[in-house]
This record gives sequence, C-alpha cells and structure tokens, in this order.
Amino acid sequence: MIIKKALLETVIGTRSEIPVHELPEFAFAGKSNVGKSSLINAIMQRKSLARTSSEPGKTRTINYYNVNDALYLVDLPGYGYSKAGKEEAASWGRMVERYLHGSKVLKQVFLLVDIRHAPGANDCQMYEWIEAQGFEPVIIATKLDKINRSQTQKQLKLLRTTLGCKDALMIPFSAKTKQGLEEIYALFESCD
Ligand SMILES: Nc1nc2c(ncn2[C@@H]2O[C@H](COP(=O)(O)OP(=O)(O)OP(=O)(O)O)[C@@H](O)[C@H]2O)c(=O)[nH]1
Ligand SMILES: [Mg+2]
Repeated sequence: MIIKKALLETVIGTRSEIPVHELPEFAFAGKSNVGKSSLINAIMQRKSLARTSSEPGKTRTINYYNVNDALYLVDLPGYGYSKAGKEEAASWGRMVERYLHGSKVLKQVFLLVDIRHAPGANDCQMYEWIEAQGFEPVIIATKLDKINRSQTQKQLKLLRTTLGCKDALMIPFSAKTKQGLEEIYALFESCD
C-alpha cells in the first residue's frame, strides 16, 4: 500500500457525536498499552503521527486518521487502564459501544491482544461486544518481536482458546519488525 496522505482528521471525546463519514472505517480496539497507536503508525508509515507512550492511557479519545482520502483508521481508547476511575472507565466503554453501534461505514474491527499473555476478562468482553454489533473481529497478536519464534503457535492457540474464537482471523504483528503489515493491507483492499 502506498501512503500518499495520512492525517489526524477528527478527535472526539465522550460527549461528542459520532461523525458521519462516507469513506470506510477500520477500527482498532484493545487494552491500554497493547500497541494500537503503534500499529496505526506502522500502517500509515509514520513514526509518531498517532501518539504512543510507554505509559498506558495515552489515547483517551476516538481519533480518526484519514489515509489517502480512501479510508479512516479509528484509534479507540484503550480499556483496562488501572489509574482511570470507575466512572471514567465506564464512560469510555459507553463511547466505544456507541461508536461500534453508531458508525455506518465501519468495515472491520481489529481487536489487539498482546501475544505474550492470556487475554483478560475485558478482552473477552470486548470480543463479545464486537460480535454483538455484527462484526467478525480480526485478532491482531501484538509485540510478536518480544517472544521467541518457537513460542508463536503456542501463544496464538492460547489467545484463540481464551477468547473462544474458533474461526477468527489472527494476525501476529510486530510494530518493530513490521511483520504482519502486508496481511493487514491485504484486508483493507479486500474490503474495498
Ligand atoms: N517491542 C514492541 N513494542 C511495542 C510494539 N507495539 C507497541 N509497543 C510499545 O508498547 C507501548 C504502548 O504502545 P501504544 O501503541 O502507545 O499502545 P496503545 O494501545 O495505543 O495504548 P493506549 O493509547 O494507552 O491505549 C509503547 O512503548 C510502544 O513502543 C511492538 O510490536 N513491539
Ligand atoms: Mg494509543
């Protein structure tokens, strides 16, 4: 995929209306710090357009990145951020739910989980939410570079059984080596 243009076009907070778009949207959900913004940067071939941080809870809004005037990448706020109060966590949850329910042009939802660890209850809940809104989540197993190659299949199996997804597409990905990126580009093209 040749990236001719990539820009942060719209940022919405918990009380904003969901923007109405004509271009297809691809959304990225997952626990805080799992690597959503890093993946979005890799897709856009930009180092730091989407803000990343080693401190969880960086993305607290829904951020829409326009790519090539052809599609939007939608960076959703991460859940499971321990310093967030209950109220705040609940309002983010409602915002994400409202987005999944409200967008008319959402083509695909990517659920990111760290390849090193078994998904938690909130990951399983997110998976169910996505399915309940009629989408088939694509699982991105992030931080692939952090495990030994021999562990990959075993970890993917662990993700699959914990999330309870038999047939979901699973793409192991590393923002460091960019492994998995071509498969993600292929998905965008197949949704055209
Ligand atoms: N080694 C390695 N580090 C990664 C990878 N992806 C993300 N990271 C690191 O993990 C940390 C969190 O990444 P972000 O992309 O900011 O995570 P996020 O999911 O956007 O986090 P929130 O905005 O808090 O929800 C950063 O320090 C990244 O550099 C990866 O594939 N490999
Ligand atoms: Mg982020």
